[in-house]
Amino acid sequence: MNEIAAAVLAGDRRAIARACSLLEAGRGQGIARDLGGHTGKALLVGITGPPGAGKSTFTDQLIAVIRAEGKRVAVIAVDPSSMKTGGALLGDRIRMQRHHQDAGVFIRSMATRGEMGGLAPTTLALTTVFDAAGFDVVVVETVGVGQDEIEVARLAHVVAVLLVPGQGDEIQAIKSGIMEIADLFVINKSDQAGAEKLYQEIEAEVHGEKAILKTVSTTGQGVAEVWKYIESLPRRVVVAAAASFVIDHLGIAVGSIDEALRFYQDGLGMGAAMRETVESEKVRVAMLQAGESRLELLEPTDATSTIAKFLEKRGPGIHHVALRVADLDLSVERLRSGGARILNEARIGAGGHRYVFVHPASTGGVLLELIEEHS
Ligand SMILES: Nc1nc2c(ncn2[C@@H]2O[C@H](COP(=O)(O)OP(=O)(O)OP(=O)(O)O)[C@@H](O)[C@H]2O)c(=O)[nH]1
Ligand SMILES: [Mg+2]
Repeated sequence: MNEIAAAVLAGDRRAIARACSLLEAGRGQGIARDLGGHTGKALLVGITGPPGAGKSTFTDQLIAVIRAEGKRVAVIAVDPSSMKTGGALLGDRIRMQRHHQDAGVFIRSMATRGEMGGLAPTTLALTTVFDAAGFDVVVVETVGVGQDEIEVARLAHVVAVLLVPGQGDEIQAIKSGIMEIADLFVINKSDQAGAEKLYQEIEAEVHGEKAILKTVSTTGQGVAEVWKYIESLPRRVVVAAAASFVIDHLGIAVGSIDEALRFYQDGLGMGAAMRETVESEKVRVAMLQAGESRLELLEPTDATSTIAKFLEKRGPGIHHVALRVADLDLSVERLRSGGARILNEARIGAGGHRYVFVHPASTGGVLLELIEEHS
């Protein structure tokens, strides 16, 4: 393993900073690869809103609330520096300065220089570093302008949109896309005039479907309630998780593995197959490596096995598609709440991986196996 990645996993702060710098410079591929298998635990929270809404002040209070629970928190303050002066960049850090001595807090500023697609890939890479380093929560603060506010939704489990009263154009902002990405609205600076009017304006748009909470970040009022609500929300799927939906294998039902191997090995020239018999499924299996993915040939050992019944009913052919997921329980929970038919409780199968099957009626017609990435 990469030396820096190993030190990141051990929680070494200098290694974390170094890993962030390398990733920002586009020279951290090795680190990203080594940390990839150690992520998925941290709660990723996106905080967005117009310039000066109080995002950094709010985040500073949020850090205090999270720390009071004993959890470790990292903050990535994203600065589209085409928009911001050096002074504002400094402002983010100053607002959270009181936490700088706390070993359970790590604050990192990141400039995107307004590049196309600048926010998502690099910020995502940085969240990976903090996630792997064992931080329980990673907060991404980004100014809600243009594309960035939409992109933050792709890398955060929960997105809070901060608005302030008395600016006149808040509702304009809501209409231009924030609506869909917000999981909750925070009316910050609610000590100022117009907070109730803004509440009514947002409510007229969301019709009770999204929470609207009020805060005064300078005093911390209401921030604990926002945190409580954030923690209670289901996590949306982030880009990191989306990247893990690779095809682990295709399961092919065959009458005879030996005969099929004559085609795939002798004819086509694929490598040696891993063979095993799964007694519980009454099936013989031959696994052929195909790049990062595999072909799984399935031959029944008994007329009562599901593969035998499949052959009888449908003939030889693709029996199932297996996708790798980062967090099987989370995927199952999401699918169940959406009404999908999960065919079994998660169990451990060949190779020691946890898996479930999803009924073809829910998946567009194919039996789908979900396999946990690293169990
Ligand atoms: N009255 C009042 N002022 C606040 C509140 N929250 C933040 N502020 C002030 O608003 C100003 C901007 O706060 P920041 O936290 O820097 O805002 P920001 O959204 O991070 O700003 P950018 O990162 O530059 O977009 C500061 O002077 C804060 O003290 C609040 O709840 N009430
Ligand atoms: Mg800020």
